[in-house]
Amino acid sequence: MKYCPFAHRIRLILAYKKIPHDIVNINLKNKPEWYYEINPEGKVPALVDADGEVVTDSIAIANYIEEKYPEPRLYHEETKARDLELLDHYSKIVSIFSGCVHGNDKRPLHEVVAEISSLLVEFEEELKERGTEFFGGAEVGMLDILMWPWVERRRALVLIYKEPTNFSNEKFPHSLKWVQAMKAQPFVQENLCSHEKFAQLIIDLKAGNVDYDKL
Ligand SMILES: N[C@@H](CCC(=O)N[C@@H](CS)C(=O)NCC(=O)O)C(=O)O
Repeated sequence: MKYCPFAHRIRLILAYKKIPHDIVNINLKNKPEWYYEINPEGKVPALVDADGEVVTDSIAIANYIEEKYPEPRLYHEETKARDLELLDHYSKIVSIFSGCVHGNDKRPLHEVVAEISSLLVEFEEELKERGTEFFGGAEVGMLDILMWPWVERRRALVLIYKEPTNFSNEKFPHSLKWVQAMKAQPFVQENLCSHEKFAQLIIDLKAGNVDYDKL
């Protein structure tokens, strides 16, 4: 699905590694029967490799691609264990974001943003400690890519809540530089997701108004 952040992760990895592929978007409100044969859970993304191997769940797909198509490498031996730990911590931010956009989290936006900010401190400190532009070092790594789709969609919160976020930019100098460096990457540019269109999709979803064929 064009605006799914989990699918976005995989599009970014395939683009970074320049792996030829086809993308098939499906209607998530009326899933085709054939999709359940690929992923009985019905969630996107799913990867069907050239030899027919099927992998589901974005992190499992990312790890599969890294193993099967190693170059250019996205994990580095020295940092892989810490990256996986950070990725696990990041999943908390992903779930807060999801609770917010889908309206399950009833707190005011500034409270949610305060919680997300406190969880982001660890990432800010990690970048400072690594002293590199990316978590991956001088080049983008797996953690950079797996985090990115939610960073790109962050501004959708303001449009969905119709309130400012009150995010304290000055507390996150390394992260802000990281955002700029990520934005400048050609493979990121080629796969941009408009936060306005993402927000509109969420608003339309809530109103039961989404035409997936027109996305
Ligand atoms: N843990 C999964 C989550 C994937 C996910 O939640 N995808 C959503 C779209 S963004 C989906 O398929 N929703 C449809 C459904 O749950 O039926 C992953 O990392 O791939």
